[in-house]
Amino acid sequence: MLNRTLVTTLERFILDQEAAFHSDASGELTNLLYDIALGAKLIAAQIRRAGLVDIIGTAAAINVQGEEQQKLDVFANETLKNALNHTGRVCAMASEEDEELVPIPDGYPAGRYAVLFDPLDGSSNIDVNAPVGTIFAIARRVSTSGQGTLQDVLQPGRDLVAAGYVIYGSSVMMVYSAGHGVHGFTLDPTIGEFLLSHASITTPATGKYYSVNESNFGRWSLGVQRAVRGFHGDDPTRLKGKNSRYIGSLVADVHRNLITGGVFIYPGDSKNRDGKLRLLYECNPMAFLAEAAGGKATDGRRRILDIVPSGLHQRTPLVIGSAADVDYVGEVIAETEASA
Ligand code: P6P
Repeated sequence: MLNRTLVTTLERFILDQEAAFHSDASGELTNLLYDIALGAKLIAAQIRRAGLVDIIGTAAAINVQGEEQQKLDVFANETLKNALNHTGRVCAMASEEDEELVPIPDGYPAGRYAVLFDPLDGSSNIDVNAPVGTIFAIARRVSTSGQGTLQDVLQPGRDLVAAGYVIYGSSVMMVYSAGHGVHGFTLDPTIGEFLLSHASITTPATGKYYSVNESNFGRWSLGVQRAVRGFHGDDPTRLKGKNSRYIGSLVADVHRNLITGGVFIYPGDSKNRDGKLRLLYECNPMAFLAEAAGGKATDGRRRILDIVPSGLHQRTPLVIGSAADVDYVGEVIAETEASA
């Protein structure tokens, strides 16, 4: 039986971390992470009911990606914005579901942080009860006064102060890093609190899984095809073949490989040069976490966190997970290009 006097809540853990690592902290980052956790709890409650009430199925709206917005997408987006926009901790937001920068409403103060998020990633999986997730990144504002600007959100991932995700799966987990390790918290629905369940997550140097949508194989570069064949076991002198695991939900695929080890790849191809995933609110936060857990994240050539963004919704190829496996992909791509 769990001794509830020994549990560590998300708030307690973040406060301890701030005390240990951010002596000058005002506690604002703590409160901001807690605001996100509150939004996640509200989203989790709605997702749990998704099969019971009329929120499955597409809303009338179409989002900036030209995708039918599932009703839960709309709910998740509005819930996160409302959890953050009045607190005085945030100067601006960027969301996958909003074409433009999301300002702080008139009458509310603009704060020290910019928050970027994909409110409900993998939402096409909702109707089949597969895991979905919320992905977030937190940057310190760089504009000097008034409303936040694009400058506050178009920062390279290496300058983020924190990042994380919430996975709505068999249990609801929030995984975050503020630059000092990666830590996971599982929602205890009986008390409505996120409790520390995975302290200091580290990713093994190499893993047993590779995750990629192989139906795109014919459109990949020769280098990417060679690297994936290596994961099939065709390159035994350099690495052991791996098992394929692909859920088609970024948060679920990255979460598994973060904990067990492995590599996730969403490459560019002949149809979409930069792939499908978004830099600011999908790849950057996941790369921040991967590196904090001892892994790596590249676009196949360069570190994701070094990419200087130019647009809110720009895409990038992504290779992320165990360091040796990410390195292998980069090496094979470089060798193939050099011999072309
Ligand atoms: P594909 C979900 O729609 C998503 O944005 C990510 O969560 C996921 O990794 C990817 O797309 C899956 O894309 O082309 O393999 O279906």
